[in-house]
Amino acid sequence: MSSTVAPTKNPHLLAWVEEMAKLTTPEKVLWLDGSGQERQELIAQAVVDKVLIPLDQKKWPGCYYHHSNKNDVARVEHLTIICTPTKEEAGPTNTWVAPAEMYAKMRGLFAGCMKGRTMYVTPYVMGPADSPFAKVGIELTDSVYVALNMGTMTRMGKVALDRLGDKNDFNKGLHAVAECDPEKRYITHFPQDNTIWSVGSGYGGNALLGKKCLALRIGSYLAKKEGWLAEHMLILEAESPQGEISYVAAAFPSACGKTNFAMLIPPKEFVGWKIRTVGDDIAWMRVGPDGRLWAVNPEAGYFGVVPGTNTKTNPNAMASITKDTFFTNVARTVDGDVWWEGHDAPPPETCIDWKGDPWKKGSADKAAHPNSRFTAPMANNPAISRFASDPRGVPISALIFGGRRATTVPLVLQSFNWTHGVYLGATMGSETTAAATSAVGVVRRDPMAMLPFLGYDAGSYLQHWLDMQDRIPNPPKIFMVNWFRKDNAGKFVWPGYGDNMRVLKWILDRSHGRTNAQETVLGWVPAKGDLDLTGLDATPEAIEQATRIDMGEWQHELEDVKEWFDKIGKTLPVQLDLERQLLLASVKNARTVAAGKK
Ligand code: GTP
Ligand code: SPV
Ligand code: MN
Repeated sequence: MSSTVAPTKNPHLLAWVEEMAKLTTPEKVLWLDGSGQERQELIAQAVVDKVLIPLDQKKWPGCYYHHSNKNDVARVEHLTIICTPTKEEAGPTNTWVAPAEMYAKMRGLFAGCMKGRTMYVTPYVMGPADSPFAKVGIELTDSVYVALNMGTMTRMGKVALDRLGDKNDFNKGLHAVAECDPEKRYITHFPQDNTIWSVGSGYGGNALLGKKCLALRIGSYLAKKEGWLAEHMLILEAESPQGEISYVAAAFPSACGKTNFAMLIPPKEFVGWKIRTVGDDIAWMRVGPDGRLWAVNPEAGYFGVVPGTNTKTNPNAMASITKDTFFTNVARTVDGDVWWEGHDAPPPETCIDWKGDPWKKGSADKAAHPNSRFTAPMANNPAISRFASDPRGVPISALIFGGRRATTVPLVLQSFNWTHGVYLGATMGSETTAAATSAVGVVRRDPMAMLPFLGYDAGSYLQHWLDMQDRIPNPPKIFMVNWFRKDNAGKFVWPGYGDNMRVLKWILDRSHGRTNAQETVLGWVPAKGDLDLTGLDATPEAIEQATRIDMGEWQHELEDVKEWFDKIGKTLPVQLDLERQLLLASVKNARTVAAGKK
């Protein structure tokens, strides 16, 4: 049960909470213990306060609806700030402000901002509580929605205080939606102080501080220091018909298919194959005693993209959201149902759109926001791996990088070696999506899908990836995939979703050293007949388009990467530009040879 009396004697924690309360002057400080009863009470209060709208509890037991502020529906990358002691440490891809200056500015914004309101003290653990990987954070927030979502997304409450004990080793997170004013919105990180201050947004990655702020930005900073990897990766378990179990981790940028891949259901021709989910967004990976790379999912829930989710594309996600789920910014009906673009059901005649306005079938506007989300406990997933909360994590056989590219990048490519694999991740391009504010559909370089989540300098991060080779005696193989190639009419050529199993099977076979591949100048690809396409609903032309390597496109790609490398600047590892030059020379040579044959 929540309590205004602190359920801890930890002097560091007590002093810090007192200091933050003095700054923000809440009427009440409420410590959360994470119990089921407490959750019910917080939900009841949130309903009274109109923060949550109950859905039809017969159809949607334990499910609630939340409209975020219209101006606050996605991550704000331009307002996300890394306050390392020097600008060089934050690097050229991050917005940097000197710590003293940012603290002063943030103090001004936080001063008195919780007046008349409650400050929820939300202790949480990222990672299974009994895992050596686990990290404790405390989020102080003025938002009951954030506190409740943290309850789903993390191991929240007493478990965290127990793990922390009397230590000072916790992430200090201060969050306030305050006036939700875009002009007074900043998501700031002080890695050297293990501190996150976020103000002016109540949305997802801006406000649930355990997720992108701690598990990735602060996490990546710690990982570099301590010799491990904190990555924007799903983790999936694949069991073959013979009972062989393997794990892969895959980095796709925001809204580029991680949740879907992690919950994949194989096509019916893949008799006996089972895919289970370990994690859908974040992986913390360390070298295990056996020399392999072991991964844990630091989260306890899914904060997933809703539009496009249906019983054909992602049945496990549909099952995961049938109970105890928060829906944010989808469309709702007056009788307590929900709908979104890409739902199985046809649009309702009328509904209330994500903005809270009346919406009619056939309207040109979307009813659900393209970045509308569900928050569901991972225990709801019928295909959860029994190792999802294993304190040791799971051993990774393959790492996969994949962007959203209408052209150039083939369906699948295996790197020649670790350095080439790091090159593929480092130069990954992807079209931007609705997961962040700003233009959608623009190709940008997104190294390891971490561009918005790096807690330090990009070049040093890539150096850290190269350095990991020496630390991993038994490394995973590295692959690049692209589910999003389009034809001239703008239609996806690869069916995707469950059919991605066909690519995954090749990746697993390659990782275990048992299938063929064709060497190209860009990497290894499946030779004709290597991909199992039995029963696939796609024309041979579509497959050819999905897997094509066009040397002209690649010459352009490799030349274009130069600009990205120039941006990274002097900390770019020299191997990566040599790799680029080698590939470019090979591609040019291949074009000359091909021209000579004509
Ligand atoms: P974040 O939670 O933002 O990190 O996103 P994510 O990487 O988990 O992406 P998610 O799986 O939610 O997918 C995002 C969008 O891509 C959804 O609209 C999906 O329907 C769509 N999508 C996922 N997989 C595929 C695929 O294989 N092919 C196609 N065409 N679309 C896909
Ligand atoms: C992403 O944008 O990559 C997400 C959603 O997973 S958020 O939690 O908002 O970062
Ligand atoms: Mn994500």
